[in-house]
Amino acid sequence: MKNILYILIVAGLVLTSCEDKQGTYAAIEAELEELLRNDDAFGMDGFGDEGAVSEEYEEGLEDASAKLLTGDDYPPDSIWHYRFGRRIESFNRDIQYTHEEDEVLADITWTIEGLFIIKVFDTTATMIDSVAKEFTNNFQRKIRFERLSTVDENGREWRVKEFTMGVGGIGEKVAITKLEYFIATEDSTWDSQFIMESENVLETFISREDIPTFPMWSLVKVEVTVSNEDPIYDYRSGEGVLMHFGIDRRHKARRRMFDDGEHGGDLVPLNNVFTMIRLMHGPGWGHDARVFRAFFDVMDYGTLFQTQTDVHTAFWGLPYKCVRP
Ligand SMILES: [Ca+2]
Ligand SMILES: [Ca+2]
Repeated sequence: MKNILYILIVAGLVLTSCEDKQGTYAAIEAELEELLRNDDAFGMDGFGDEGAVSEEYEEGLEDASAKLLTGDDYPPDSIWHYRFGRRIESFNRDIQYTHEEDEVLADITWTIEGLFIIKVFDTTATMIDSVAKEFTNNFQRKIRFERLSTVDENGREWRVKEFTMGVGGIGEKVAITKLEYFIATEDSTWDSQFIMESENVLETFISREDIPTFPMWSLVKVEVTVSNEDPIYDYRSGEGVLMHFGIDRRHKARRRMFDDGEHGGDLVPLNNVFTMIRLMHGPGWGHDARVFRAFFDVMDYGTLFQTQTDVHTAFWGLPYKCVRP
């Protein structure tokens, strides 16, 4: 009887210490989630387009009510004009934590459901068709937090130490294999500033100090390399690439990248390396430096030009920093 009592007491102590640990973990996780909520680098705002918009836009997005599929194809380079975009219906976030003594790894997966909306217009700007394709996709990123040696001025004990690229997509057809940023030098050559390749992309951690950083008004070149083995729709090299950037959906822009060897600083046509040159914007009034979000988005052209083809996209997201010199 005595032995049983001891066993019960010991078991009780073990359980209590487990509960303590669980309680501590829950408190840590609550603090980490608060950190993420207040961090400009990691939100998903700016990912959706609020419906169908022209290929490039800055803001002023219109309502997207969509009709049923017609089953038609609308070939590009003909009389048709397109407006398209994602309307996000729901975001769900799941976080798996791995706790260590002074570090916590958060493996975050967003599940995004929505509609990919395409509107087709003729030369008189009359809408002749519109399509809403349902999609569900995942977007994953890992973030490693570290415990501070002393509590900071906001009463926080943890901070983000490093994180991976955010990676997502719909279907297996297209992928992003490389991202590289360059800055123009004074003698008009391009200096590589940042490079990330797809091999082990979710195991390659970037510290906050190492995100792409650009002085305001600097000339920046971006190159995105994609793969699309067997394009569904035979047009150009089979896919298009867009860059979305900004702070949130009211302050964002979407720009087309080029693989024609002619525009946007692209050197070689149809080699799956898409290029864009931009004059870097400022950090905003009242800021000397600020972090913004960028998403790179590749889609197989069947997504856009065939009403009955599913959505095939892949995207990468990585914050960048703009500094006032
Ligand atoms: Ca291609
Ligand atoms: Ca190219």
